Amino acid sequence: MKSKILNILKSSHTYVSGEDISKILGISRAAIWKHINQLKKEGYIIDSLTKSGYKLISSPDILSLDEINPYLNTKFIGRNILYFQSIDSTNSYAKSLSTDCIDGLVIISEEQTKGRGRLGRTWISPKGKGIWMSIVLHPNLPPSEAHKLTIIAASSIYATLSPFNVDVKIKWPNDILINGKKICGILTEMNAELNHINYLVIGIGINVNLELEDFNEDLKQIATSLRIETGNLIDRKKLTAEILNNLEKFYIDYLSYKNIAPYLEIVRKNSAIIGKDVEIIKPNEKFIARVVDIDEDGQLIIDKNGNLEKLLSGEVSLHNTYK
Ligand code: BTX
Repeated sequence: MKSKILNILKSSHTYVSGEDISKILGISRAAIWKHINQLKKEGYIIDSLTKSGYKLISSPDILSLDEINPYLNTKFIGRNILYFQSIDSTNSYAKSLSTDCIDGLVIISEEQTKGRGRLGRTWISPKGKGIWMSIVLHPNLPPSEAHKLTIIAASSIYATLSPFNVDVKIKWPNDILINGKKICGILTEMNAELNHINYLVIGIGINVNLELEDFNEDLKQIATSLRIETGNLIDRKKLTAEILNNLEKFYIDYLSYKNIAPYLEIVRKNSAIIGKDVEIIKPNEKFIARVVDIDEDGQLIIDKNGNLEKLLSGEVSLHNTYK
């Protein structure tokens, strides 16, 4: 009901009377007043005049369904959004859902207190400055194909960020860099049986309006934000919708044709690491190798002392590739 009232206010440039809203929605004026107060608490500035009714003056910079919806053109991704002011981790929340959770459900939080990266690392997620979200999907794929959805996600983020006229690069398997610094990380996790994915969680963290002081000293060297790189405050709502729009387009295409090649091409063409020497960190060894290519399954091909080796995304971490 609150969303319906908001929609009425958004579609009118002038005051709408309580009586009109009450007629349209079939609820009492007291109920309308309660919802209006709730909207004000959420940060909507609504003017109310005794004789004229209510007028929406401005909407807050928040990532609720009401705010993202006008920019969404998806069929199912983002049509259901669970929106939090604060949460430990949107991926942890998504992973705790039951196996029949909604396909395309998106969990978004304004801040994460225990945002997670890969291999137990931390992802800093300050309030109201980034996009911290997890997308729940039910692809009919074996678990061995799950890593391809990280490639789909990275491609869709690349497609969303490149119109900003910045130097966007993809660092296999799960980072997006701008001007050599990390702006986005992807954490793909799954709830699966041996041969079947129950559901998959694509966690996306994007530094949108963070400023330098939002990063600790270590991160200042390796991380950046869209605001820092463009000099502009960025509209998080539009950006969130655009990522979901691109992600759905690529995801549906991939599932229809089971062809990862176009997305691998995006990752290869805009790779931050192909042709470079990187430090490879495995659980039990560390070494420097030259990155040669990414193969047709999305595995990294490296040249280790003249021998070609393939690496699966889950098992490695790459360092010293930023500069
Ligand atoms: P990763 O393991 O590749 O990157 C984690 C590393 O990145 C950290 O160790 C740190 O050096 C650096 N880092 C931490 N925070 C930031 C940041 N805000 N910007 C740039 N660099 C940073 C990458 O893992 C995957 C991250 C996924 C984050 C999303 S947010 C929504 C969802 N929920 C959740 O808990 N994680 C995902």
